[in-house]
Amino acid sequence: MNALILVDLQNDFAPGGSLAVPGGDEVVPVVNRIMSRFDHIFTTQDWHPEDHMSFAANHPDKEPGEVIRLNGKDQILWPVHCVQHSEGANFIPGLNLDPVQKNFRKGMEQSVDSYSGFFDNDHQTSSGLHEHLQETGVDTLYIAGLALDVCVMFTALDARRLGYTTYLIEDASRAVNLKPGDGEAAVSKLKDAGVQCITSAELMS
Ligand code: VGL
Ligand code: ZN
Repeated sequence: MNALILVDLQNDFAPGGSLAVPGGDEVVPVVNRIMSRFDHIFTTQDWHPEDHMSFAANHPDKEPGEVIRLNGKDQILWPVHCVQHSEGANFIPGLNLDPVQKNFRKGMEQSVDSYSGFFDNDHQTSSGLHEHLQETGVDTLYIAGLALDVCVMFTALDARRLGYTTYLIEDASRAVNLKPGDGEAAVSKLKDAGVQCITSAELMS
């Protein structure tokens, strides 16, 4: 059994959003087109409280892009994004949510960030996605969404660690490229971890 995992297809990661991924909205029609190919479809949703520690605005004199120590780990500071119940946290308009069976929210804990759709960055708390996939009998994952070099990458790396056969749908993902080359670096890291790259055209053929 396979599943499509759609990572953080939310307004704040689309052009005009507070943490805009270039071309982020372009993946929506690609995703809509391929949905019929999968046994199951799940979404993840970045869902932060207003006082989340990953927001630069919640630290005096800090700017987005700066790195701080948080619970003994490096934490990049981001613009305020995907605040619970805000417009920026909503799914990008036009995304077909009808075939989505379940949504998994992450990043709710004030002092811990959560890039992967499976676990928070401390690998302490599960989102429930793995448990749900196990109950559903899913062994193969197709992963797509935003941002390729952040949440898509960490989701796919965890998927491999958990033993899933894992594909990255390249043209249904976009990188934020905070540093130039981050997107390409993410793809080679994923390949090294055993993630296979595939295009939407290959999936449809
Ligand atoms: C993301 C940065 C902070 C993402 C989420 O969805 O890629 N990036 N929070
Ligand atoms: Zn976030």
